[in-house]
Amino acid sequence: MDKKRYTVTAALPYANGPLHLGHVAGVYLPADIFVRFLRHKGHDVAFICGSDEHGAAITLRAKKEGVTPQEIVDKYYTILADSFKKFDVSFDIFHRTSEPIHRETAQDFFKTLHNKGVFTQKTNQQYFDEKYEQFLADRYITGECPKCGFAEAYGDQCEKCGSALSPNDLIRPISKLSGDAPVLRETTHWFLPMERHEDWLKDWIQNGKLEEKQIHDPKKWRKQVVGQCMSWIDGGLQPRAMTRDLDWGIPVPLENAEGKVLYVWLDAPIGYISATKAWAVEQQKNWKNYWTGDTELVHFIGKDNIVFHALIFPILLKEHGDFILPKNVPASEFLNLEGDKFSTSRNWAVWLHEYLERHPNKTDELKYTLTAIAPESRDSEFTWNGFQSRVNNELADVLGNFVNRALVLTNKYFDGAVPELGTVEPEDQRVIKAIGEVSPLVEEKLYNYKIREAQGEVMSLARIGNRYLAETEPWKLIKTDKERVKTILNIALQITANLSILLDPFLPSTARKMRTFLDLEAFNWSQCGKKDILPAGHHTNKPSILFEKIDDAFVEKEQDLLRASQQVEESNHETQKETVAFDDFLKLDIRVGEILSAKKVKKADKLLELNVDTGLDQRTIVSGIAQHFAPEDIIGKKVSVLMNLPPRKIRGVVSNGMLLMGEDKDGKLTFMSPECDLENGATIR
Ligand code: B3M
Ligand code: ZN
Repeated sequence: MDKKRYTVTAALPYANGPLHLGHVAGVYLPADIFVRFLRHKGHDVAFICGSDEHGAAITLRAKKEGVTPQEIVDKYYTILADSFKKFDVSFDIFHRTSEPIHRETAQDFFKTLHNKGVFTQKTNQQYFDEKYEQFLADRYITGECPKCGFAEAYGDQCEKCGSALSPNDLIRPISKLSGDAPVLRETTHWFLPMERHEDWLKDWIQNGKLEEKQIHDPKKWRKQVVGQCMSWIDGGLQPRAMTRDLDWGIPVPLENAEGKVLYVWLDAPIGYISATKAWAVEQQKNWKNYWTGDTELVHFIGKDNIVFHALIFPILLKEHGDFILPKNVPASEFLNLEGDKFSTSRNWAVWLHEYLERHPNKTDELKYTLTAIAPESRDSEFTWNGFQSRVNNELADVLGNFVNRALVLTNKYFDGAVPELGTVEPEDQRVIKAIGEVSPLVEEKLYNYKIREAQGEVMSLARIGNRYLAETEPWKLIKTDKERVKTILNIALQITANLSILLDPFLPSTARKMRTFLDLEAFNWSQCGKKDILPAGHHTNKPSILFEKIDDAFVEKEQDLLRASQQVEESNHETQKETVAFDDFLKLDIRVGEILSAKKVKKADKLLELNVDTGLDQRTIVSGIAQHFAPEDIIGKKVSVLMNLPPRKIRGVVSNGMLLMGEDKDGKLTFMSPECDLENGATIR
């Protein structure tokens, strides 16, 4: 059996929020099961993850919470790391892309590519927010998707149709910073000319070949991954900027790159390499062994990350020249929740850390359910009713019931000692045959990333065991044929021993408990399939209940919680500002006014110069409303005026006061006019 080395990565979660069950089911749980299995098979595995701490998503969150990006990543790194630990996800390292070793690794990687001429330097027009004086990275811009018309597509990707986009593709783009329409400004970036790589990518994706060498088995790739890559390649790959104008990220290590950082989707995947380096230092291993040679590199991700892991990162790895390409990219589809999509902004989610707080002793129940419904090849759905039936009808009534009977009866009739195997009847032979058949099936499915089916095969053995006891009824036979009962319970215990090993990758906590019942501390995966794992006379312990049933109250409580915590679509409006003293508010003098005349301000396309009757006087006020109203349309308009601001010279015009305007979530402005015909100079309080 090959003892191949594996590097298994799980998508680095952005350190800008907690994990929900969709992330777990799609990425982290399948990856963990796969790795636990590989370790049981004796492979040398590096299981790599960490928090993704750069990119616009982080800075947007910081702005929303009114803190610094560093505070955001520190807060959520802790929550993420703690959640994975409590959920028993067995990463070898959960690193951070804000670590110095990552910055160094990413900058070296970029310099190598730059020196090889992999990038093309281009000066082009990029969207710029005039109010914030800032170029807009992809996640700072939303607009209509040119492919499917989705109104909230991001600058780099449409989450609805999955298309990889560039900000300039968006129709009617809006800045997420100011809510205004951004303007185009010149800027220089380093582009990855992806179009130059179409031919080899096509051969690599479709046939698993690189320069005529077979380097992976395309039959093992999930169809939707190949399909999505081929549709992008056939649609014509475009050059993609690998740098951004952002003040948060890894500085571009070049002279003429002031204020520019590495694009987060160049930076983050290199995080897998830097995390491996950090881990290898801790373990006194050579990190290069895990990124070169025959090592199998496997990226577990969600489908929205396919383009980055199956196209962009492979190009970068190949062009760099020192690294292997991924052997497989088992991307999952999406998990939905109670009839709707998971949504962070609407808080329509079951957050992993909150589930673990509420149900600290139900990790395996959740693991089992999420694997049983894993969205491996199509979207799937989590419901609390579904969770209840998985736990009650499968875990408790089949696995738990079977294990409990096998051990209770052995303790009751034979004082816990494994009875001798006597005459084997046909019904026994059938079960013994099933024991031998399961593990090769489980292995074949796991090596082919069919995690959900693999768990199903293990559970089918539990079902066979449960039926075996129900049909042979040893609790009745004991009165008349003790020898027969010995054989039945011996076989039942061998099934239990097999299950306690086979379940270890899927339900590690349950498997451990079962091995404690069996007093099977030392075990080896190679024992799977054997009908004599437990020799006659081996002592077993009294069992405890493996799974408490889930009652309706549990389900109702979780459903109520979900509905109660659902928020109206989180507005794009900024969070409430800090509290001010009432006395400070009283200092503001706000009056009703009327616009007497209006005209554009020279060389300022957003400003109007207004002459306003404030009831106390007529004064000039300069207002940023030129893109929202034509001068001729607002003559006679009643307005709210903040009177007692110091005069301010704006584009050569002295402005005396400020109009108060309302702004909707799309940045559209409206006057704050009194409902009734209040006279000019009336106080607003
Ligand atoms: N931070 C997660 C996401 O797109 C992203 C993965 C990076 S893996 C290198 O949801
Ligand atoms: Zn779209």
